[in-house]
Amino acid sequence: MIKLIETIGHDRHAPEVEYDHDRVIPYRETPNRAELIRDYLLELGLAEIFAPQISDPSPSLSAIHTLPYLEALPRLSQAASEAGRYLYPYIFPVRPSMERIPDLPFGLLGRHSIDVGSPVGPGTWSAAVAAAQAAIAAADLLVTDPTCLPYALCRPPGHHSGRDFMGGYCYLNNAAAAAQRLKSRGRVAIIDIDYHHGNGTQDIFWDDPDVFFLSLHGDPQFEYPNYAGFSDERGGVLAPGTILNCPLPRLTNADQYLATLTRGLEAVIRYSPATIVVSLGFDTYRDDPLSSFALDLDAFPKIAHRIASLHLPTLLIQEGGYASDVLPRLAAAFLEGWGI
Ligand code: SP5
Ligand code: ZN
Repeated sequence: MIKLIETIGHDRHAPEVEYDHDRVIPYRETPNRAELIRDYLLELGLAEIFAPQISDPSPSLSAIHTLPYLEALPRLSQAASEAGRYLYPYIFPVRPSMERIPDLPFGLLGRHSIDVGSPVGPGTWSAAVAAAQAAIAAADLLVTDPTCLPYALCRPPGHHSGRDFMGGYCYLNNAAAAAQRLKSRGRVAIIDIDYHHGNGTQDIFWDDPDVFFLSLHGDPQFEYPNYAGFSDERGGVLAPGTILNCPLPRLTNADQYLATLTRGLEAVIRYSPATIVVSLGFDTYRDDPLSSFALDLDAFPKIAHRIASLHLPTLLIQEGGYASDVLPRLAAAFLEGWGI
């Protein structure tokens, strides 16, 4: 039985639309994603709800995000509240010719966004903080009981959010907040199996020798986030070799995926972390609206089993996954493969 940690009040963040080039389509990162997963795992008896003590997330957040960014987000939610609608960035300053920090919320929003995929509404800041708190609570729980596999149902997700930017449905980096908390126990490895490269997590720990980052994802040559996730990105001068990016082609199947994962996990073992944070996205599933992979349901227990075979204290952080009708079964399949 795993400990499920919900994001309190995540449904206060619920944009209605996103942009797909010339089309305005329903926002894919919906509140029911978390609810469907929770309900099904409880129904199967695979999980029980753990309601943590609310702790101050500021120390973890200020270690992974910049102060200007942490000040901008609540200000933007306030501006959205006054405007009575979600704010979408549309002015993106290009450095170095646009270095002034704008005072207007719209300008500020573009300064801290990599794309138009993370609109800010009245409840976005509080939901993002609550998601980070769920991740931090998962870390604290893991410290208390290293065998318990906490699963933080974070919403909004986090892995595209870097030190001073939002993007790709993400505002605060939940996995990074958990990893930051776990650093007191020793080296941490983050294993990112969301379909998209965890560019925000990579940005945060680029120069940190105490965190290893392994990511398997759709090749940025053709897939979001395009600007990061290439295999030659291996970490900064202070932490060379602590990032391992495994870009994969369209139609990647379970055999290819698992072979790559096994090689990646060998690097994790060589790093000898004390704890593991899994950035768990289910958008690798073949019928996910954002996926180009060919992974079927059967792949997910196998993926979980390989990671479980590290036999290290591990926690799970929810990232993407947008095939809502299958999401609960993907989550259950993953936990069953873990041996829950
Ligand atoms: C957390 C997470 O999974 N975020 C993903 C954000 C991806 N946003 C960019 C999507 C661009 C999709 N363009 C292809 C449309 C397919 N119909
Ligand atoms: Zn994703």
